[in-house]
Amino acid sequence: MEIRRLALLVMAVAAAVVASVARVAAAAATSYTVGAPDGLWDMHTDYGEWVAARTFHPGDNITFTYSRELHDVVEVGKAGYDACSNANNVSSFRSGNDVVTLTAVGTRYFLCGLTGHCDSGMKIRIDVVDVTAGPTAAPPATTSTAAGCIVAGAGLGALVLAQAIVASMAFW
Ligand SMILES: [Cu+2]
Repeated sequence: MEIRRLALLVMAVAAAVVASVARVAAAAATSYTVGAPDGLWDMHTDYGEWVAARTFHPGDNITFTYSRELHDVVEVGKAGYDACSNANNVSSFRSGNDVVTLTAVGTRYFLCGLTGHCDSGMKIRIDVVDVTAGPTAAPPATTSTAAGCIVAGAGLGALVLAQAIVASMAFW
């Protein structure tokens, strides 16, 4: 029974390691659908509120989902955002399912270019902050992805081994 107890302990530790590494990996890049789950890219969603509830990091991406007959997406600078003007747009999209990768730290501004929509609140400001900043701070930067993979691999190996031991003891 000693071995069985040890095996269970090893299995629990291994599972915890795998879970924590998976969480770090997941934090590395997150995909967001703008406005979801309560809204989308539309005239009803409060984007200030939506943004405030989330933290965006480099590598994350945001998807604007909407009917292309009703809206579009224009990336603008701060002046354009403040004035609801797409005169000097950075880029524009109109597929109805536009994925934008937040490549670097900084602020990105988007609005709907259809007349009156931005003035009705259809604009969003995304602050992209460093991974070490914000409430969901990741572990120190010294933990490289490669090290994480090795740890995850070792954890998974131990988990499989421990499960095999426990399974074999079921026949005792
Ligand atoms: Cu619109």
